[in-house]
Amino acid sequence: SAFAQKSYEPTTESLSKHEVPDWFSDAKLGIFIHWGVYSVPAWAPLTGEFNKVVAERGWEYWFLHNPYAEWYFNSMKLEGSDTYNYHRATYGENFNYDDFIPKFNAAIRNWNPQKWAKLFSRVGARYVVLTTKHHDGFLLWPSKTTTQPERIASRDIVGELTQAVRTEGMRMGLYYSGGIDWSQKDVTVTDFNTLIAAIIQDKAYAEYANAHWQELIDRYKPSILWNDLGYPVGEANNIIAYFYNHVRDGVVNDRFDLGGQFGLHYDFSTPEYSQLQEIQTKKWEATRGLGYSFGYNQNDTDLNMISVDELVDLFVDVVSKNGNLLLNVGPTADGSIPKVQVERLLGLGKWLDVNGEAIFGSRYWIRSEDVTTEGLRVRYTTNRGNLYAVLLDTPTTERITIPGLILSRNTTITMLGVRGRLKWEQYGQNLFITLPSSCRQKKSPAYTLKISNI
Ligand code: FUL
Repeated sequence: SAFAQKSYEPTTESLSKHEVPDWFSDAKLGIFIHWGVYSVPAWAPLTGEFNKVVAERGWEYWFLHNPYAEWYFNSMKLEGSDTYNYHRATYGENFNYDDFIPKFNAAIRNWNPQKWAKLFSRVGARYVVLTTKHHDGFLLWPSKTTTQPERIASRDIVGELTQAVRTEGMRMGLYYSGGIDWSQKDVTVTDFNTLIAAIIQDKAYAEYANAHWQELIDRYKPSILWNDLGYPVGEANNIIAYFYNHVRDGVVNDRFDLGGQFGLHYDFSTPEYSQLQEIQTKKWEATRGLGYSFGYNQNDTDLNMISVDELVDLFVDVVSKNGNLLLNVGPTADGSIPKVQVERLLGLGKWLDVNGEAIFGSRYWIRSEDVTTEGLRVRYTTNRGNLYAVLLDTPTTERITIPGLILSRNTTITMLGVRGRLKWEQYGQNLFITLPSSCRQKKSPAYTLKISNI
């Protein structure tokens, strides 16, 4: 079994024996939370989606017009940047980033972690990942090992949320910015080179970060270590081995490494604002915000945020290719979750109420996708011996044709949420399915065909 090994050594060889536990493959949906001092100014320009912007305009443009509100500390220092101008106009040039700390600590007084956990569980999420420390170095738990008590939250946010999340039957994961910590090394990031240079490599910092990870593991026994943007070279294996030896069914992301250049072990990769095009046999997890940012951005509107329809398409596509979706929520400083975000979460949850059996606990099929003869996009999953074909587009005809899907005599087809069996016929390689008329009105973002006894 996956946990047979008694103890892990801090070597890639030993760690590589770790297998991804079923709970993580079954879970499919996690909620990512970016919450911290940057949630006070909560401001970034609406530049666009990470991967597209970098591909089209390059890294320098990205950092100058950084739409990630959690990067406020870096962006406000870049002369000529949108955030630089905004900060001066709004707070004045003598207002420092640290001046936001007391505002954050005052704002969180009435925060209700149970309310968050209940919402996420209602959406159908199986796990939650919280930023315990982002690049600004501010800590969301009362660390005993830190050297800067002034950069600490006034409540044990990590502990309180962990407890609330577990009470709702979900798993808890912890994000930690291991490579970049501007409170320990204040490097202004302007391009790809300065990004890499911002990753701290000295021994003192390695001890600082190691102590944090160890403390987080000891105190909260997280199910996921979600490290970000690298780690002091040569240190990660110790953390991962320590973690596996304390949390038997824990999983680790791929960001202790930097794009795989150190060949470190990981359980799953983490593409950001991008979708992998093929089935990956190695587990992966797509991540993105509901808008262009992870931290709350007060500029977000319906127009720049993903729609429920797009969100369902994205999620089903990811699952059909062996991915999970870690969908980010950016609460305001006082811990409320903005209405435009809640709407999208509940829209996804409503779809999952009907279609969840095609998603949770499923595995990828021999192929992830097809297009019907009528041009409808289809995504496949399998679960308990059934094949699920999710129609991402709304049918416009009574019958649809899936080329190359061959059924047996005993096969039955139903549509999730609709009573009765659907009529189907096989002509050679072509499968014809007669759909219920209700699905031609766009009542649902996607319709699921359940194909049994294939
Ligand atoms: C990135 C960070 O720089 C972003 O701020 C965000 O946390 C994202 C999930 O990872 O590397």
